[in-house]
Amino acid sequence: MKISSINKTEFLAMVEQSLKNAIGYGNFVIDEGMRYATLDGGKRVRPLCVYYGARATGRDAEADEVVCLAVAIELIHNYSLVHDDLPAMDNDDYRRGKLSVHKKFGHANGILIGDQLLTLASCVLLDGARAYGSHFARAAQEITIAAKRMVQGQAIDLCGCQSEEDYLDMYSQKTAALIAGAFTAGAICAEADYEQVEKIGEYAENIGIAFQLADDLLDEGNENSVVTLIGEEAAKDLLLQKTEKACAIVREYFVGEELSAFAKALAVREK
Ligand code: GRG
Repeated sequence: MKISSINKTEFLAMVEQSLKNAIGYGNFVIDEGMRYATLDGGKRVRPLCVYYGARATGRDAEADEVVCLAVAIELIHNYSLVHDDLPAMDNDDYRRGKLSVHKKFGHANGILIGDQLLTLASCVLLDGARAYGSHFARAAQEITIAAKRMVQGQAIDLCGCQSEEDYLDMYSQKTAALIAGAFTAGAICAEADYEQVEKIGEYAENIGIAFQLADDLLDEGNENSVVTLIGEEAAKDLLLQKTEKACAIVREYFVGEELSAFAKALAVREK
């Protein structure tokens, strides 16, 4: 089945089922914790980025391959949220309207549940590489590089940001990297050419930063954000600029409305 013949709702249903299968039905605390952290919640933004990346190039990809990449990136995203909530990081008691993983399962298990989600993502990607071959392995590489950049971004965040430039660099690594990795992985899976991969990465970098700015604007109590530094109006302007830049790239290099509509939807999102 080709990704061009599957709509967004069908794709997300396939991702959900594959996430369940990947995590499994074991009854050990780590299995339960992974299900708690990952299933039944989350907007699935990054799987959608893989989907749109695979559809953007005018070529086509096998749906199973795209789903496999989407599952891996969603597992990585959920590991990052579990670890981000830990006492040594943001120390958050709640996530997605329920107790955060370490509050529910204990601190040590919280660390392990995050570790296991990341490890499971590697298993999913390597299974995919064995099954689908070298173009899939190349796509998978984009995801692992993005995961490395995300950790780098978190480390920059812990050091603290002094200027707008510092914040934008941190946002680029912590948030936009995974979004860009999802788009470029999807595009590579659809055998995109070099320029298409570059340009979709640039588009995604812009919407990734806009996504983080939208998050900051919603999170009024957060002192550690560029909104506190430059003010709400300037942050809104920046968000608009990033979204417009992304749409300009789409107009020049891609066909159809999907990518522009997605950029605009992320920019006006609610929690
Ligand atoms: C601890 C290794 C490590 C990394 C943490 C991604 C990250 C780095 C921390 C998460 C906290 C945060 C504010 C990240 C910015 C990106 C962001 C807005 C995450 C929330 O993503 P959504 O809104 O979450 O897509 P859902 O719940 O919908 O999946």
